[in-house]
Amino acid sequence: MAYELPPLPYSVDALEPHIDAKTMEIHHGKHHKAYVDKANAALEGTDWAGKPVEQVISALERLPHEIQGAVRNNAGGHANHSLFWQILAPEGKGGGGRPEGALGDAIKATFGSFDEFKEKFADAAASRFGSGWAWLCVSPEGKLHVYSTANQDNPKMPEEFGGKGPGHTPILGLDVWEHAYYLNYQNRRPDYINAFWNVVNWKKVGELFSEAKA
Ligand code: MN3
Repeated sequence: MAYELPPLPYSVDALEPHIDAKTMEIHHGKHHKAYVDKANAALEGTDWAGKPVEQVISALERLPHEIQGAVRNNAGGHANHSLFWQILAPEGKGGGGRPEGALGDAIKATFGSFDEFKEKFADAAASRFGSGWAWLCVSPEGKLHVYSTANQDNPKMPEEFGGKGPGHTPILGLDVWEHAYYLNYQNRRPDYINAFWNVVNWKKVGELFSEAKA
């Protein structure tokens, strides 16, 4: 079956004032929808049509050469945004605070403290030139890593396609394309990054961490 735009798990205004309703409406309904439609168009008629998007982006080098670029951008965009909506939640209703349990412990063990982790993640997000994503990922060894990727590249993509390889699992991502923040923040990407922490769904990120480690 072709990919479909997943519904938002909250209303378009639920993340205000940190992410405004108009941005969410356009970002989800237009930008993400376009990635879904273009990914479907690129994959149509190939053996890869209907395969789970993570499986497709993990194996880009095995796709027909002429569709690799379109699939990298658009299946990547579909995978990235599908994760993004899941790891956000309204402030005080699942969003904000800090990670607890195994994830909280792993963040402390890896980065020294939650604040040091936030600084490293914010730096990855702020220093990504142009468009891209900042990530907290689990490596095949079960270790946490923070880095950014360009455009719609996903950590699961092969290295020659901008990723780290199929064994890497993103559990937290921040979209730093201008379409994600420009209406509310204009050129102030650091303000958007600061606001992001108020709407991170740490419970969901913790579940993704457990799944990635399993
Ligand atoms: Mn986006």
